[in-house]
Amino acid sequence: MLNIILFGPPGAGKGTQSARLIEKYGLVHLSTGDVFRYNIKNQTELGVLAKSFIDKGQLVPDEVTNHMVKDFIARNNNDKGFIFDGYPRTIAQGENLDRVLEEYQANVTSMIALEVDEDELVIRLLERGKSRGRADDQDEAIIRNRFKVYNDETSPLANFYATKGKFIAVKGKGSIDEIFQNLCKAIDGVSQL
Ligand code: B4P
Repeated sequence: MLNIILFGPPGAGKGTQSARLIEKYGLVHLSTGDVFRYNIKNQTELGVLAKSFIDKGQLVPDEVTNHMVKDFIARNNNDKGFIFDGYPRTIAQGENLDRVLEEYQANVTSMIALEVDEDELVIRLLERGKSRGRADDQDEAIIRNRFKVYNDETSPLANFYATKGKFIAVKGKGSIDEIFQNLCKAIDGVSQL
């Protein structure tokens, strides 16, 4: 079983690359951002709550996100594994993921981080704001707040997995194809261990 966390700051390309990786490796895709957006669109109770945080560039509280992920894994448990895209984003979420996977005698194979500098990310996100109309991509102040939250709360996870020997960094700037090839090399390396 392969359980890959695709990691990186907002706009690093996690969603873009996950779509290709699930096809190549036959994994189940869990994007917590997509699940929140689906719930926002359908105006569920979870969606209304998530929107109040996402619109400000803040993280949805851990209890809510962890519960949602536990439920998703229970419904999508499979033999091949998962791509976790945008989850975990805090140490508490990382600990939760370990606990949930343990229930299925599974664990995280690797965290693979897409490294992209902040100026490039702002350009990508503002562009996506224009083309796809995502509210959290349209205001540079909200985008900068997402980077702050990433640096304060999410980036410590790199060390959390590095101390377990499970952290791999991949250059996230370049063409989508080039980055995909580099991610595949990293995944093929860990899947043969
Ligand atoms: P997410 O949906 O996870 O979104 P993201 O981090 O902004 O984007 P991603 O890295 O997937 O970028 P993408 O491929 O789309 O999170 C949104 C919000 O939901 C969070 O801010 C938070 O509030 C909430 N949330 C989600 N998960 C949570 C959790 N676990 N806990 C709490 N809250 C949570 O790429 C971005 C753009 O760049 C695209 O337009 C793409 O076309 C372009 N692009 C991609 N690769 C490129 C390349 N190589 N070159 C040029 N452009 C590229």
